[in-house]
Amino acid sequence: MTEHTTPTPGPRPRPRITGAQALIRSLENVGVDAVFGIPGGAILPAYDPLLDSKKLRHVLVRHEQGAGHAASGYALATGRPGVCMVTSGPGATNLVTPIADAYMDSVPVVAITGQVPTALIGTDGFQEADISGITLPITKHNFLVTNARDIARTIGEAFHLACTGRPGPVLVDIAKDALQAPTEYDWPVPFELPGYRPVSRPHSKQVREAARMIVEARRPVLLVGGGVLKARAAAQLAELAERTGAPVVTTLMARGAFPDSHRQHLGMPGMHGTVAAVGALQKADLIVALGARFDDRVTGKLASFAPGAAIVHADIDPAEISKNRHADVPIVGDCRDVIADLVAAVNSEHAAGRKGDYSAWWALLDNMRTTYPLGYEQPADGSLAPQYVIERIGKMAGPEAVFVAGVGQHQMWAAQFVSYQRPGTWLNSGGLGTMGFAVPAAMGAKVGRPDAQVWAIDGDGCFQMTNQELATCALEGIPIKLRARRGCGRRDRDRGQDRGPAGGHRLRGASRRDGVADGAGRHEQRRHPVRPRHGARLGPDRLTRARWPRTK
Ligand SMILES: Cc1ncc(C[n+]2csc(CCOP(=O)(O)OP(=O)(O)O)c2C)c(N)n1
Repeated sequence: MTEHTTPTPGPRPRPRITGAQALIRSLENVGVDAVFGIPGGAILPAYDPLLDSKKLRHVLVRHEQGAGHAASGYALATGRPGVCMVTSGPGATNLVTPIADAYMDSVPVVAITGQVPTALIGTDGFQEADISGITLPITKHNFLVTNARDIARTIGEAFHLACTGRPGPVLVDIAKDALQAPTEYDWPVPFELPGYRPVSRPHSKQVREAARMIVEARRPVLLVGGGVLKARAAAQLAELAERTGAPVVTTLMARGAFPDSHRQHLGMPGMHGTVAAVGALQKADLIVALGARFDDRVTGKLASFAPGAAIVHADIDPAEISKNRHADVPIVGDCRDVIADLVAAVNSEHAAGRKGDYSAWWALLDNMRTTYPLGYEQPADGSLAPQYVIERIGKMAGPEAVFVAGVGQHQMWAAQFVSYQRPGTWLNSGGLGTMGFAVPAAMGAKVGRPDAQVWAIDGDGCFQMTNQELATCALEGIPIKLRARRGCGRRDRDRGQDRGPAGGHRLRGASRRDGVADGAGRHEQRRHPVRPRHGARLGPDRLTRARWPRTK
């Protein structure tokens, strides 16, 4: 006789799944919808659940570098973190350039790499590379996961780190046996990030002081950097500019943060900037730097940069403040909060009858911009000037289109001659200056914003570095548009730019003519153990860590 008993209700059993399934489920839970990658031995277990997923699209790229730049393009165009996934060893090392690129430009990217099984780590196993060691100085943080039960929490932490504070790339290296092992799945999982508390709210005393300096200044300039875009603070910036009446300059990383058509916009500063923007900074008595880092391409020789200006410097990363130029008023905080608070503080100054008078300043600046407008020479042989081609494309594509550039002369022209009106419409590799960025980043941008027209403006040198991703675009149905310039960086060299040796040589068979091509859519170790996670020491924003001691 069989005895029937009613089971006593206990705690609900947690689902047991593999580490690989936990990885994919966690990516779904943080809201990822696209993963750029290439499979290989160590990451292979993740591919079955990835391809089964109804929420994640996998874009099979042609080279891991393409996966990394595509993740950046996706992130820059959407404001959401980009994700790439590759295998161990050479797959992972091929990600080094795009990870360094994302680090320099503060782009939220989560890079997932397969690692050899735990028992092989440190033995020079087949396709082993200490990718967390290699990427230590070029990631905001990185993790090595050797236990399936840590996967979900680590993915949650990685996305939190990539997107909060100063954004940046985070690498999660997962040993193959951890992907294969069974584990219980819990979501959400509490973070274990001791010491990670990025400051967001600015100090009100500093903000009030900045507002006082703005109304007392005679020649103020708002120097806007990429941090304003990262903080989604374009609306607040427009309000601040209009309330104060101060001129605005937008760095290469901030094109689109303030409409080019706005009367108060003087253009881009620096060695490729407009005369009015450079002149304004040089003659300013106050620079209010918002999410900008006084990059050498903006300042030139630091000692002679803006010699008469007092500096208000607002940035979410305290490490940026006074790094290159001393800040008289440092403000640490998220640019959106900082600018909103500045607007309120300026309003209070105005209410108290203190308002800046910049009429003489504007007379000088207006004279500069009418005397020295941006321009270019028309070729005497009747061919089209490349600047004209870029300008025309910009006008035809309209203000909603997204432009992605490679690195070189064409990048500067795309920054200068397309009129940017909205955030997220100009993507480029500003900090690292990575040739090969344009095509894969445009692909990523188009995946993230399928309704936008996405243009890659490239040079032929850059194009040859990653053009295989056009095949990815064609096979995956990602219709980007491409305009590649033939010219081999020569004009850049002629303009005395800091160039690599290839920049000065014309490649055999390349002509100097320009053309518009239709994009892909139509035809177009060391022998030492990898540092364990607890080797990390988390700093206030960018994470600082003691290096794990190397074994002989
Ligand atoms: C990966 C990489 N290698 C080398 C360089 C140095 N570099 C900067 S621009 C440039 C030439 C770019 O030529 P091209 O793509 O034809 O663009 P153009 O300047 O002609 O518009 C070189 C070699 C770089 N920025 N990135």
